[in-house]
Amino acid sequence: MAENTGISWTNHGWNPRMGCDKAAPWCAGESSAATNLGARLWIDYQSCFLDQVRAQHIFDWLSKQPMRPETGECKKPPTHDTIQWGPRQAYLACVPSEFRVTSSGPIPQELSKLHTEIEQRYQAHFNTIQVNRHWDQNSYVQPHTDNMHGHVVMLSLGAPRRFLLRYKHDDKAKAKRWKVGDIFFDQVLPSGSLLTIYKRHQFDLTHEMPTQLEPCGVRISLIWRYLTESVVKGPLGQQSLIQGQAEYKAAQEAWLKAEAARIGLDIDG
Ligand SMILES: O=C(O)CCC(=O)C(=O)O
Repeated sequence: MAENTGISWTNHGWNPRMGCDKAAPWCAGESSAATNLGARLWIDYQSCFLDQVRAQHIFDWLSKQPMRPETGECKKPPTHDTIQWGPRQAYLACVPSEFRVTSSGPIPQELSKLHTEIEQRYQAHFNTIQVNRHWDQNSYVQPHTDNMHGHVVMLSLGAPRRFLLRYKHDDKAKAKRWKVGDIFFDQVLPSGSLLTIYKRHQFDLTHEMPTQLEPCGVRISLIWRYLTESVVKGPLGQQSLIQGQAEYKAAQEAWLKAEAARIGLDIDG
């Protein structure tokens, strides 16, 4: 799959010989997405958002937090454990109660610097950080789209893992450059990398982490979202999103106003 991936913008496909514990050779500078303006309108990918010392420090701290096995699915057993600070989104009704996670309280002090960096990068407010600890090569994330309003921001730490984004709809333009299921993004995410799907394209892409054959160690992902009360309560789907629109808008405006005041900008004048 290495040379001719049919991927819209990436230069390389995944090289299975890399395994997932080896250092990522491309984690040496700017993101490959930076070379493609089209992709930059949909996602933000920074292969080296955090340096390795800081990435390891956060990984070590998170590894000591009390996580619980979780699954978003109805029949399959968990392959990761989770902790979530800030509100936790609704589960499918059939997910067994022992594999559901509730909020562990507000975003902890230890992550507040990182949290502020993320908010300032996107000029957006996030009220929750979900942390998934993927145990090994058998851990996976099924292709899905999140049910929420804003950007989805994901920081990867630890073992590099392959992560894919696929088109959820055929290209509506005359050119028909892609069809549903085609790969939009296919990279092995190094420790310290940041991958964000912008809010206006949330529902145009699915995201997934496949299992892999080669053994590998633990990958921890941190995911920032803004979750409205209606998305937290459920049901999943369009209805909760419509209900939460006003709350989402008000929260973002309040955050921007506070941010403007912080830097001494008069946005009401
Ligand atoms: O943990 C990950 O890598 C991704 C998790 C995810 O896609 C989700 O929670 O929606």
